[in-house]
Amino acid sequence: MKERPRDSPQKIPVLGLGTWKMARNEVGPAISAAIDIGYRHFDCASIYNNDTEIGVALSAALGSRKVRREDLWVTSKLWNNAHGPKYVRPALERILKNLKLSHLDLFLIHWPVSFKADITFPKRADQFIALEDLPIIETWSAMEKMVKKGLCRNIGVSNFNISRLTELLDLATIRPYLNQIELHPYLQQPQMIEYCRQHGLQLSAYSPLGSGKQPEIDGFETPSLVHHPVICKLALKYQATAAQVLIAWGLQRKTIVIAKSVHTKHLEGNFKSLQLDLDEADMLTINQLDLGYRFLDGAFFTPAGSPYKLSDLWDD
Ligand code: 1BO
Repeated sequence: MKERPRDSPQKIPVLGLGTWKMARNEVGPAISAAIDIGYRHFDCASIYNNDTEIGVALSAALGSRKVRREDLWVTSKLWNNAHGPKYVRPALERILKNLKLSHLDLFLIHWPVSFKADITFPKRADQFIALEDLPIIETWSAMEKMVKKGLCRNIGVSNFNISRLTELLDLATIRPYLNQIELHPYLQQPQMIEYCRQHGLQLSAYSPLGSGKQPEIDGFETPSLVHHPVICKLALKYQATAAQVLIAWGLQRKTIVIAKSVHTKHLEGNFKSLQLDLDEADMLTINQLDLGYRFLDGAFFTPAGSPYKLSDLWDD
């Protein structure tokens, strides 16, 4: 039986499983294990190139009645080569076919960056389309139609800065459900948090654990977040893992947190962050770690001659 859009949960579960960089042979088992553990929110994207395998795992869980469609929240994202009225619906239909779903709970514009339709990742400046030539509102209006058609329940954006959000809020008929951005103690984005609070927008945090990469700031290598002495000390205090402390910090800031792991032990551990309550003083201690450091700065969108500049992508 086909699931109906109205069967989706009304509210996004605050902790989601991220699937970026999950290999095609590991994503299915990770989704199945996550469902057994209790995860109900899955964050996907067409560019992650693993949604067929996600679809098989979701459909097995739904078919065996382990979960009902209305208990799941599935997000996916429109890739940069499918902006514009002509491409949005076919791109969404392809995502739904791969995921074996009849609707998404949330469909995001992945980046405020456009490519020509036949380009997956540009190597040259002429493979981009400037936003002046294809304004975001044209893509957004096409996404609004997808809500009306019942192909997605909510629409939103990712990697939008404050001025892009402001432009969109001015023109949109349907308000963005959320903005998904990089957020962790090294990149706390207080102005964005405040802007979204004032405008009633939700934020979801990708890379909540930072990255295995150790940021180098002014020639000094800083520890990866899960090895940061402050985080490790708090982990010890709460008898938790560093990952649990980082996730709990994100949840207590009232952001939705998208954490990724393919290992059952880590999936279980991360899920237990929902029960961890950091006290106010420890939240403030973590707030001191901000470096304004981005692991994913979008520099790959800014080769020489590209219409995109890092200074247009981010507020900082
Ligand atoms: C290509 C970057 C994707 C992160 O969601």
